[in-house]
Amino acid sequence: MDYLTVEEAIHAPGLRLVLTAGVPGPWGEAAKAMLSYKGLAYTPVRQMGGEVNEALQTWTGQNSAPVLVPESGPSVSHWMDLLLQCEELAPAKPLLPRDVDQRAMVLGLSALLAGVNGFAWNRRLQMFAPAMRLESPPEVVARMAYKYGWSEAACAQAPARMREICDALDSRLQKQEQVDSGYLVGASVTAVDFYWANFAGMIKPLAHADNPMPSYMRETYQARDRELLDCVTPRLQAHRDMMYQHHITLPLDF
Ligand SMILES: N[C@@H](CCC(=O)N[C@@H](CS)C(=O)NCC(=O)O)C(=O)O
Repeated sequence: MDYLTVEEAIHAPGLRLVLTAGVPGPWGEAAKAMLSYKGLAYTPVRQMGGEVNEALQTWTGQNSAPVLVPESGPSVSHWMDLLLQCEELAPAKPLLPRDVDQRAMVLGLSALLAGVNGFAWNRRLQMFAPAMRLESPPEVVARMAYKYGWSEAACAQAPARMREICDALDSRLQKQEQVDSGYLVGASVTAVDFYWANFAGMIKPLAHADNPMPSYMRETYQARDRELLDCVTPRLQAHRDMMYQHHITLPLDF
């Protein structure tokens, strides 16, 4: 994928999406998949994972990715703001149900996956652990660990939190089987299906042909621990596979 620098992107026309360049960042991949599903074209902009990203900070008021920057109006970097902005931009292919109860369910489950202390957040804390236990953790990891609240105590709670969330998603899918739906909420695809499909890769990444991620990253993402692997239940794995088969283009391009 070709990226503009932040400096180049500031004056570029159209929708811009800031992404961690060269890696399939889970929040970024979820955003890309939802934008593509909606048929929204964007110009990719480079963020460097764990770096200071000073120009990005000045431009958008924060230095993580993804950030969606519309042609006019403020940028959005929180997962829910980004989703709501996509809904505004392309309402014809909704990722949030019209029904309020179902919409609340999609947003709530998405928060459990993408939000602070959610599934991906906790998995990321685990990923920082080996480097953070070194006498001198590398600066890029230390910077992210600080930013995302790493501590031994938070890390120790991660497996139970992840398990609880995966169990809730698995029982959703089980209920959905009774109404003949393969989606987590309702009868058609929603944002939470995209989040799960993308975040499942933080435990079981897709094969190299579909996800040619750098090998150091694959090493970090691929879980070895049985407890963690069991989070991706057979139902959750089948759901992820269905999403890539029907709604997300492969191979991933980053
Ligand atoms: N801001 C997003 C979360 C985005 C996020 O956590 N981004 C991470 C993905 S691992 C990131 O950019 N990490 C690299 C960095 O912070 O430099 C939200 O609140 O939904």
